[in-house]
Amino acid sequence: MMKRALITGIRGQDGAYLAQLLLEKGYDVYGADRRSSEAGFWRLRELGLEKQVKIIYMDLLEHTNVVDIIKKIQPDEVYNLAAQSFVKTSFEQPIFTAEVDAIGVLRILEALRYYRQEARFYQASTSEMFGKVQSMPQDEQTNFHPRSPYSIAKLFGHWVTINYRESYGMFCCSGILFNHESPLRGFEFVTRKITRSVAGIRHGREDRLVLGNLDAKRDWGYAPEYVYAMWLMLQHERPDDYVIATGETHSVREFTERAFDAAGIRIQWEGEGPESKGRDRKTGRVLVEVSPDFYRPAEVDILRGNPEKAIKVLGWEPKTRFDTLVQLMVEHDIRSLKP
Ligand code: NAP
Ligand code: G4F
Repeated sequence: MMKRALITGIRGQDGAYLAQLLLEKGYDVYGADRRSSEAGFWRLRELGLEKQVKIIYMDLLEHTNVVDIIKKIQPDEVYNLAAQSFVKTSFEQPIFTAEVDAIGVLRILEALRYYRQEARFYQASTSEMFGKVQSMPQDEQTNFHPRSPYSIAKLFGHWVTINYRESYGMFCCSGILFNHESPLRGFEFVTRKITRSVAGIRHGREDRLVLGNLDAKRDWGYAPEYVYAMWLMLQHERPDDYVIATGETHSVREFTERAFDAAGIRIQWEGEGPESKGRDRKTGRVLVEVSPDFYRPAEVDILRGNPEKAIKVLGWEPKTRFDTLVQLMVEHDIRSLKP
C-alpha cells in the first residue's frame, strides 16, 4: 500500500524539497496550504511538482480545520513544516508567531492523539532555540537560551512534541535543524538576499547590497539534504530528536565575500559595524553597505551544530559544503536574472 504523507508548509522551501523526495519514494503526498495567492506555488512549479502534490487547505490557526483534515486524510506520516519562520518578523508579530509556531504544533498533535494516533509526526525545530549559545558546538544535550519570539515559540513546539511521545507513546520526532539554504530559499533570508543581489549587481540591474549584522555566524547547509534527514527520522525504529548541521560556521561577511567571488567580483572591506563597507577591488565602487534597519533587538551571534548522533544513528551526512552552497546559489540567481 502506498504510504500517505501530509506536509504542512507545502509552499515553503522545505515543503517543496520534501514533497519531491516523498514523491520519488512513491508516497501519496498531501500538501497543506493556508490558502493565499496562486503565485505562492512558485517552488512546486520550479520543481515540476504542481500537479503531483494534492493541495488541501489547512491553516494552523484554525483548530476544527486541522482536526477535519487529519480525520479525512488519515496520514501515515505528518511533517509539520508550517511556521512564521522569519526571525525578524517575530519581533514585530510575536503573538501571531506564537499562535502558529507554538499552539499550531499542539493543534496538530491533539488532532493526531484523537483521530490518528499511529501516524508518525515530524516537528521542524530549529537551532535558533540555542540562541545565546551555552557551549560549542551545539548538540542534543546543549541547553537552550532562545533570543526571539520565534525561537521561544519553537521551543514550545519542541517540548510539546517530546511530551506527546513520552505521555501517549506517539511516534513524534523533533529535528533541530541548523540553517539550510538553496535556490528555493525565501528572498528575505540573508543568504538568498545576498545571492539575488549579487546576481542583480553582476547584470547591472542593482547598485548595491544593504545588509545588517555582518559578523553573525551560522552553520549553513543544503536544504535537499536536510529534508532527507527528516524522512530518515520517521523511518527509524524509535522516535527521537536529532541535530542536523554541517559542523562548520561562517559569518555573513564571509558568505557575502564568497558570493561576489562566485560572480567574479573581489570585495575589499573597510570600517567596522554600521560603518562597514565592501568595495569592488578593481573599481573602488561601494557594493556593500550596512543599515541598522536590518539589526535585531536580540541577536544570535553564532551557531555551530554537531550532527554526530544523526550520522551514527540515521546514517545521514552533510555533503554540500559552504563554498559549493554559495556557488550553486549564485550561479542559479545569475542564470535566472539573465536578461
Ligand atoms: P518557509 O519557506 O518560510 O515556509 C513556511 C511555510 O509555512 C510557508 O509556506 C507558509 O505559508 C506556511 N505557514 C505560515 N503560517 C501558516 C499557518 N498559519 N498555517 C499554515 N501554514 C502556514 O520555511 P522553510 O525554510 O521551508 O522551513 C520549514 C520549517 O522549518 C519552518 O517551520 C521553519 O521554521 C523551520 N526551520 C527552518 C530552517 C531553515 O534554515 N530553513 C531551519 C530550522 C527550522 P505561506 O507560503 O502562505 O506564507
Ligand atoms: O537568514 P536569516 O534571516 O536567518 P536566521 O535568523 O538565522 O533564521 C533562519 O534559520 C533558523 C535556523 O537557525 C530558522 F529556524 C529560521 O526559520 C530561519 O530559516 O539571518 C541570519 C543572520 C542573522 O544573524 C541576521 O541578523 O544574518 C544576519 N543578517 C545580516 N544582515 C541578516 C541581514 N539577515 C537578514 N534576513 N537580512 C539581512 O539583511
